[in-house]
Amino acid sequence: KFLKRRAVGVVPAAFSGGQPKRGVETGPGHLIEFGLLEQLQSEDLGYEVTLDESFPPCDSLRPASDPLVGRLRNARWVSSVSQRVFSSVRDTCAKGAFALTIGGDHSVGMGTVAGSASVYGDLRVVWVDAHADINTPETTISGNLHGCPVSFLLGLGGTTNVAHFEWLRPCLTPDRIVYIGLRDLDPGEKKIIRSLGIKAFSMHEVDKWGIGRVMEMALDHIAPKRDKPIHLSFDVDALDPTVIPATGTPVRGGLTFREGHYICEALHETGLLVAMDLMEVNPLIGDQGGLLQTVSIGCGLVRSALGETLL
Ligand code: NNH
Ligand code: MN
Ligand code: MN
Ligand code: MN
Repeated sequence: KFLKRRAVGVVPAAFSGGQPKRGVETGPGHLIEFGLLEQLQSEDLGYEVTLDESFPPCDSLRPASDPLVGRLRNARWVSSVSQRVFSSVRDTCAKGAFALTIGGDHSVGMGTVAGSASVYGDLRVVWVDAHADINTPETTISGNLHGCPVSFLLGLGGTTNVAHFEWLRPCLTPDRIVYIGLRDLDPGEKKIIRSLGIKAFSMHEVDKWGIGRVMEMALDHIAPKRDKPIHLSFDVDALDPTVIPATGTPVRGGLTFREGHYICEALHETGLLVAMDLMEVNPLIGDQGGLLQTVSIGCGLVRSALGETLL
């Protein structure tokens, strides 16, 4: 309904500065090496695929000095990389193509969603994650910005005045985002979600209702008439660590292989999906078998969101 062309613009967000573990910046390279782009071009899917090859390697945008901003670590670095992601996603959306960002840590989610929202003013967001990523500069315990992108998108708790983030303006409201898969929230995050009344389907709700009903309820909340553009921000740690071992902050009790794919399939079926992020693939966590499994399933999730079906 919104995409003008059967085309995908891919941003390889090779970045790790939103969290302390190295390796996640090589996630995009591994997904591409595994054949993600060819899979989207294949006979079955048939997309025209464009890789943003001008995306700079992680370290080239790293500032010489990046002192703490309050509790926030690498604020200058996260800001400049996120702004770069923002431009690329915005340009892809403006061309009427599907914007696919592969990561890389989830801090750049502030750039991906801001980018699609700048083209689709009425954007809705489905945030699939074990974590809510809604810490503010005041509530964050770790100081890691991959735990904060949603609060920046909503303009919560002083995020509009954080040094280096002047380019980023709030582009989302609490009624336009829905969470799926949550199970590891910081105390301040629980308070924010409750007080703003943000719709969240934690693993408890997935267990209670099943993923089919959860997707219906999620869509009824963000797009009751099924007429709004949707951005899917998928943190692979939403899936259980037995399914996705190669990620920096695994949390037990996660989504199954099929639940993860079902989310992507159900969103594709709406015809409303305009962008997707597949984030937090960290090839340095765990063994070679776990890496291959993670990368292969990661590619499968993207293919499902872009229309691959089982039959
Ligand atoms: N909530 C924690 C923090 O803010 C963990 C965030 N980790 C993630 N988010 N992987 O998706 O540091
Ligand atoms: Mn390799
Ligand atoms: Mn997470
Ligand atoms: Mn995340």
